[in-house]
Amino acid sequence: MHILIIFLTVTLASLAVSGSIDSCPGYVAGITGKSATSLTANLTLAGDACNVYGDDIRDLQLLVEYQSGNRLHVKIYDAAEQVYQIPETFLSLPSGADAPSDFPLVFSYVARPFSFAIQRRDTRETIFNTTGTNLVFESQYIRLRTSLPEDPYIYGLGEDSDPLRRPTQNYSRTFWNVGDSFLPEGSNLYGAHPIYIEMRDGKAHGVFLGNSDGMDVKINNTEDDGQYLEYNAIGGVFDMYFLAGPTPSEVSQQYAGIVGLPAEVAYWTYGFHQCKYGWQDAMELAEVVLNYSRANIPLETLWTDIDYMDRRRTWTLDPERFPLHKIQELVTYLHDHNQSYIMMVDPPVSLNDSKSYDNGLKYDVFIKHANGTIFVAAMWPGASSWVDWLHPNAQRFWTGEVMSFFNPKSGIDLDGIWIDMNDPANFCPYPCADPVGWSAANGDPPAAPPVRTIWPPLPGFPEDFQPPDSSTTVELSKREITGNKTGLTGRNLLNPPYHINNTDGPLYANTIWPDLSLHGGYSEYDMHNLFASGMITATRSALVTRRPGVRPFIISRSTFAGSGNKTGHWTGDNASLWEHYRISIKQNMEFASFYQIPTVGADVCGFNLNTTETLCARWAVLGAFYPFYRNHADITANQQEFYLWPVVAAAARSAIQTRMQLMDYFYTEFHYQTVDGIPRTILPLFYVYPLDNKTLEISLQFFYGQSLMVSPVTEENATSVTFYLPKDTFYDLFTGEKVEGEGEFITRDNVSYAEIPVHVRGGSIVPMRVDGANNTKLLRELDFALLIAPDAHGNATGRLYLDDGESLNPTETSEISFTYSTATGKLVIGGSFGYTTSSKIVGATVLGESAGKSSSSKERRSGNVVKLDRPLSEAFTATL
Ligand code: MIG
Repeated sequence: MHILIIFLTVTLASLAVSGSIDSCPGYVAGITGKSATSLTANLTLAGDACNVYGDDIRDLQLLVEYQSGNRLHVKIYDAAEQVYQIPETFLSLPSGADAPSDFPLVFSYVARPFSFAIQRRDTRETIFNTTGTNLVFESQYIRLRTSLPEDPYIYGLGEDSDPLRRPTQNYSRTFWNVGDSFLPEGSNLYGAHPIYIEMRDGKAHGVFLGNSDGMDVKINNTEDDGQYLEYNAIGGVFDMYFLAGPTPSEVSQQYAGIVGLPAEVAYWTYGFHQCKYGWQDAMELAEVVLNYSRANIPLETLWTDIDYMDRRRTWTLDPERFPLHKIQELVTYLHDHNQSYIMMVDPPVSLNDSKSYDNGLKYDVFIKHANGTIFVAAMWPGASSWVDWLHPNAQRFWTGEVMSFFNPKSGIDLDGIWIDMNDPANFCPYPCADPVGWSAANGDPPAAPPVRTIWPPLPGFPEDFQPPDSSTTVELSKREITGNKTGLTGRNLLNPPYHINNTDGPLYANTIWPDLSLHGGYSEYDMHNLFASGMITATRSALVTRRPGVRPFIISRSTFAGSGNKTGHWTGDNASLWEHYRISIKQNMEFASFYQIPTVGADVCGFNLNTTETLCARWAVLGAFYPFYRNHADITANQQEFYLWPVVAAAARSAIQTRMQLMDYFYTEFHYQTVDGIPRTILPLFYVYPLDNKTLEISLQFFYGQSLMVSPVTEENATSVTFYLPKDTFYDLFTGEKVEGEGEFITRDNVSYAEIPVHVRGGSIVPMRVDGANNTKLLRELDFALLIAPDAHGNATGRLYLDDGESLNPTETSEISFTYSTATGKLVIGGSFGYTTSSKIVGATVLGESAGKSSSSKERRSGNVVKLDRPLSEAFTATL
């Protein structure tokens, strides 16, 4: 008995060793080509295969390229080029070696076992070093580890709801897009952005892994291994970019050089948006619009969720509750009142909607099983199929649906599209042999709400909106490329041996199966995280076809690296909780700054659960400083339109007024991000003060652009906020009061529900509209006043970008610069003035110059208010 146990133990132990990743032999490098800016090498398996998660791939290639834009490209891939790589039509990653000679990063390597390191040229600081852990490259698992200094400052690697600065021990970030509600902590969420930014001694660098497969990125510190970050992916290759910074803004700019600059959005999209899942019919939509106008809260855009659909089928209208003629009348009403309209589009095509399903069949665009039959599972409308975005006809099919359903004459003349469930979600569990039966048994589609017979009168709306009478209210080595990079065959796509830490469990949970075949020989396994990218691209190009020359507006739930180039994002199904109000700040910073998706916002007042008056009031004010500002709630939550509570209504009025006055500053900042990639919407404080260590963990305060620091109240029932004031000169945006920051936390008391502390950073000139307006169209007709906030030396600069606010490629633009110096008292306005506007500059306030505060609401800023009367059509100098 005893002997037997010992024997068993030994066997198990030896099994564990021979089957362990730590026994993998690594690779040996043999250089095949070298130049001043590039290197190529063969990497050959250095010993016996360990075959832990699939088979070791014996022959790899290494490619190193110093690229312009201060990025170093390191790619490790299979020599046969059969392993899946992201298709260029989805994300075209830059290749070629074209760097200047003083390249800031230096690549070095050890040949056996192969490892590499990257150092800064100037300081010799090692920012990435794989020494000590062998590279593993198997058919269903690739691993690479870098050592890091103790307790590193790592950011990025979202989407998630975890702390802004990543935990440094026992932490894992998983990339496998899922559609879970309530922003669960420690989970993978809707999108995948495999880029991290590290702050070290005031300098920033970034590392991007261009890989769309499921993966875990582990950050840990153990006695044996020290501090490290490790990539564990279930496929794909190591296509890596090291970004030299050295400022965080430059890292982001360099990242935009890889994945693309963000898409510009129309001016109107900065207005306030209202949405709700569960509005019952067209009359209820009209009622919301009317109530906003009665409450004198400027509503720019009305949204409609899936409620409009006939039994939840995309591309259809509920004929009773949302009949075409009423939606058309509503849209006409909105457009007549300078308002906009947006609707949701879900990806699945319903088997029950023969019109769109037959089109899909005709174009042969549905995702298929490996045996060639069409994949059918279930979502809201019941049995459904999904578009294969790789298929050459996918765009034609999608554009056709968009053009016909949203035809301005015969359909709905909407102004933007909201895309959801593109993680992609599937409700019918594997193997879903009977999607029709399953849907019937599980209540999909859910029963429609009853048709209402009673609703309030809706003055100003057409007759059929009115209630019935009774109612009341390098030098590369020349290699022969044999592969097509579409993915190895013979893999276990459904249950790969390495289990990523997917919060939903197996890879096929709540989504479509990873073993589905995509056009061109690809598999859903490798491209799951790119489903949304396909839908985003198709939707954007359909919108451009529909309104040629006009900037499309899309908000997508799921995203991947580079999505900001085509879409905006909202952070999904949060809840009406103070914790989620706080998390929204860090999520917005991450998307706007780290992932280059500057059009971003969270559901204001919270999506799930019932909001409260005070939470909704604070959120109305915080949301006015999100790039994308939308109130949205779930069907099971109470209504939460701002006008429903007096405190919220007052807060919203004041917040929207402030937002409108600042809108051209927001618009200008955003515009320049689309030009040079430097983040200018929501920024973490360390983007503005990278040398100040105290900023590194601040996640409840943010900058909007380089000039405004926002410090919201973040606790329930609190009327005070303690926030960090960096060592710099600041001025209160609302009172003009000058505050010299000491690099300390300070407390502001008596912050009413309509208020939010905002500080103008010394050195800035902020162009502001003189007032708010009912909508952005009217706002654009108002004049400007300049808010001049001198720095410690008495200097300030700013700029203003003007165009028609909607053209994709505007031909008439103004790029106006402002410079002021206290020493000379001169305000110099220069630049280009190609855009014609009747708006003038009618005043300038030099903050901190005069004593005494004016309490009148129009001139509430302390400072020297000077009246001007200058058109925005030529340069001028004024003495203030
Ligand atoms: O299963 O369309 O995140 O904003 O209201 C829920 C209904 C589907 C999820 C979205 C949410 C939207 C809801 N959708």
